[in-house]
Amino acid sequence: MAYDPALITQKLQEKARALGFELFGVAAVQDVPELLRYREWIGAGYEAEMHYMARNAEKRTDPALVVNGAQSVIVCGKNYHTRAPLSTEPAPASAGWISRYAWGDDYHDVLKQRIRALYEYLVEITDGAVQGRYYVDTGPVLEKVWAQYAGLGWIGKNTCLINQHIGSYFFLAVIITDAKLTYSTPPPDRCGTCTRCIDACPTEAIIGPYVLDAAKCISYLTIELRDRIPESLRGKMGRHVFGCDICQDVCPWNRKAAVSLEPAFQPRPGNVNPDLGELLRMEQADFSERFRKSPVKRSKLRGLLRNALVAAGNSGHPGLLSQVEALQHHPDEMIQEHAKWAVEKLTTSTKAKKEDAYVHD
Ligand code: B12
Ligand code: SF4
Ligand code: SF4
Repeated sequence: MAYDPALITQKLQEKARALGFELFGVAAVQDVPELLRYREWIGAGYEAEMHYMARNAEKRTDPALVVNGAQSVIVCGKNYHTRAPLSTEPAPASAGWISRYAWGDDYHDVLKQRIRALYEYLVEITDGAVQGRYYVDTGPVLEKVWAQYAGLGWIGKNTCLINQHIGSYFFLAVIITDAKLTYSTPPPDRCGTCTRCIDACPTEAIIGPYVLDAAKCISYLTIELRDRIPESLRGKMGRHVFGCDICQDVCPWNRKAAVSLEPAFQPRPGNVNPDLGELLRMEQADFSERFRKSPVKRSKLRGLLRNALVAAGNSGHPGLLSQVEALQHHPDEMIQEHAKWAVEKLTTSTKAKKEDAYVHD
């Protein structure tokens, strides 16, 4: 049978839906302005310590360097908007915040199996006439850019990809292939005059519309950064212990977002508003057990303890003081230093509260 790009695309779309992807589209590999913007972003050093982003910038901006003769990028989206509170809603002072995307199982594993199945299906229905590579997050590919051109949504001022119907709480998975397919139309930018995300970001990481300085982003600081968190930013990080959702939680496009019933993404016990005391007491065995196959394992126990100390310092909750004090004697110097900072912060805020109470007596 003659190769029919429209029929292949339609079959792929049906298969993607059957695999549980809510969103599907295809972008033609082409030179688009965002590729230049990426190079400018790297040039300004906004990737911070994520050096791999500069190292493979050539590949990231040219899919043909990843797949010889690349013609298309197939993009699928999977909703993780589980029913539970927002980070912007009130919570007890003793609670931290784990980002919504990390409440359940690791999306890399969940999506990789499905995008692999979609790729294998493409090879099967084309009788092995095409080749390609598939990725979830970790490949040298600008997923949001191709997702936008594949019609899945627009890149918002908070730099997340937003879909008009399901908001921005969805993951992306992509296939770069030399197959010729039929292409989707990118949707318009629907941010309009809104600036809620920029105004709400506590660390001013969104330095202008559509531009994020990763070095200031709480998501980067709590997940990607391996060493000490700059002191100038600690006080602005609130009680975030893994990732940050603020610029999405305030986005009007997430207000009516459909709820995901995917079992793998449902919150594991204790992950929504996690107890800071419990995190501060964690030993390696508890960490490995609790965060097995969870995105949180990325920070390692060391990173999570560091983050929990910053959160405890910002909590103003005197009940955490004894645990924070104990960590001043931790064998790891970085933990010791963050514990000292947290003790100082907690003591000052508790003292200030007491003084305030006398004033109002
Ligand atoms: C590096 C990275 C990060 C970094 C940098 C974030 C970022 N904005 O890029 C950090 C660690 C901070 C991060 C955080 C998060 N991430 Co992340 N991350 C990535 C990764 C690996 C690469 C992204 C990238 O290439 N960034 C490069 C910069 C330059 O891109 P950009 O900021 O979007 O800039 C583009 C546009 O804004 C535009 N542009 C730039 N300047 C200008 C100026 C003007 C005027 C205009 C019009 C446009 C424009 O062009 C730029 C180039 O493409 C992707 C996976 C992948 N391989 O693509 C996941 C990915 C983007 N992350 C994801 C997620 C879920 C998150 C978090 C929500 C996790 C969390 N809750 O903590 C946060 C969101 C923070 C935020 N506001 O973006 C999802 C996003 C899904 C979605 N719906 O958007 C992805 C796609 C992973 C996946 N497979 O699902 N992430
Ligand atoms: S994820 Fe948090 S810190 Fe990062 S840009 Fe959004 S609001 Fe700011
Ligand atoms: S909060 Fe407003 S400006 Fe920011 S991404 Fe959402 S719609 Fe766009």
